[in-house]
Amino acid sequence: MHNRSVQIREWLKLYFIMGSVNCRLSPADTLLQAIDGGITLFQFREKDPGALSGAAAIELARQLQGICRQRGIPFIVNDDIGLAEMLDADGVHVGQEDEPAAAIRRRLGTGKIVGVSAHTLQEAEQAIADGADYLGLGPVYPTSSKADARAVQGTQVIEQLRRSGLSIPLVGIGGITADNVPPVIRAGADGISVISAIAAAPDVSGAARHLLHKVTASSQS
Ligand code: 3NM
Repeated sequence: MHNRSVQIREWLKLYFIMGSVNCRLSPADTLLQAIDGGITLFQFREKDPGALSGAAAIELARQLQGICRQRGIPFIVNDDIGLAEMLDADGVHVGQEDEPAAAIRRRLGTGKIVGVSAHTLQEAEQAIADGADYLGLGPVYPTSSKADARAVQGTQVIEQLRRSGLSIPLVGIGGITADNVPPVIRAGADGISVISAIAAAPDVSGAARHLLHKVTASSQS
């Protein structure tokens, strides 16, 4: 269990989330360049207006999973537990509106990664009790990548969680860019999760490389 959380903390350093609507290049090229830049974990999130559905979404998921497998990057599916099962994905990430993490854990077994979005200390405690491997806390900063994002909360929930002694691996999410990484890590996050700072960057691999450097430098300071 200890090694598992050490490994998950490593994977959370630069957690890239993406779907076809977020990309400037093709999804495959975006992912390949992001991996070249050093992302440590990938989440397939095919959501929001304009997203693919049905067979086209599954085909894209398979293509991106293939790239992740080839390059040794774990592949997480957003929300869709059935898709994660069908693809034998490495894990799932769910929000508060989805199936409770305890039920998902029962469905997928202990071998898979289960991540949960939490916005309060209470939601974090519940997710931990339910067997979540890691938490995503946000939005830390304003974001335009999630239509139904909650109110911006800064780093205060991350700080509160760490102050209360919760050691679960966690990432900050929402509006994170190279310029605002340090407060997120200093608040106690193990890493950052981003969509647009990588997917919409003019130089995808360069953006990922710069973000990873910021995370590493902030962890050491
Ligand atoms: N979840 P960007 S914010 C997918 O607050 C997602 O839980 C959030 O995109 C949350 O890095 C968000 O472009 C969007 O701001 C993150």
